[in-house]
Amino acid sequence: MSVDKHVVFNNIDGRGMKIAIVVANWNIEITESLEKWCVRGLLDSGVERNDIVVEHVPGSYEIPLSAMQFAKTKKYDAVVAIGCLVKGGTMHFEYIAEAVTQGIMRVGLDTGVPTIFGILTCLNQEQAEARSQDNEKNSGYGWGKSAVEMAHSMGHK
Ligand code: DLZ
Repeated sequence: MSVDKHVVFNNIDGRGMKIAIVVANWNIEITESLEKWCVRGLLDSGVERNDIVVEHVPGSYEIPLSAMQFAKTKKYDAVVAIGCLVKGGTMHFEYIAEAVTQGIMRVGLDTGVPTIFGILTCLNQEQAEARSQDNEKNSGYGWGKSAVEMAHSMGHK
């Protein structure tokens, strides 16, 4: 079992699991780091590199559709949705955050495939950078571990 300040991860064996990661290209310097550490979390859990598929989409708004496409194939034990929304001067942030949140939840509930909510919703750049540092505190690392844990709890053998 590994513990950080906020969450406890059980040491689940991810060997044989297939995982899809959908990554938004908006705020790419943040999302690429989240992707890197998500992959690391999966590898540390025993998932094999060849069993991880990564797809990039333009922005977070596009994530649910791509995640749904992966989930519907039933070839993946979990899908991880990675994006970074940074609040600007208009209402874009609120609308996209709401749509993406609902969309990702729908993917999981409609397909039964665990879909991990890896969307940072930050008030500023500093918040985004703090969550995408180049170490195990990177939020992506926990999303990878969460994907394995959920795949296991959904009955992956
Ligand atoms: C348009 C937009 C804005 C303003 N901000 C972000 C953001 O902070 N993070 C993100 O992932 N995407 C953003 N987008 C792009 C939308 O998600 C989407 O790609 C476009 O509206 C096209 O559908």
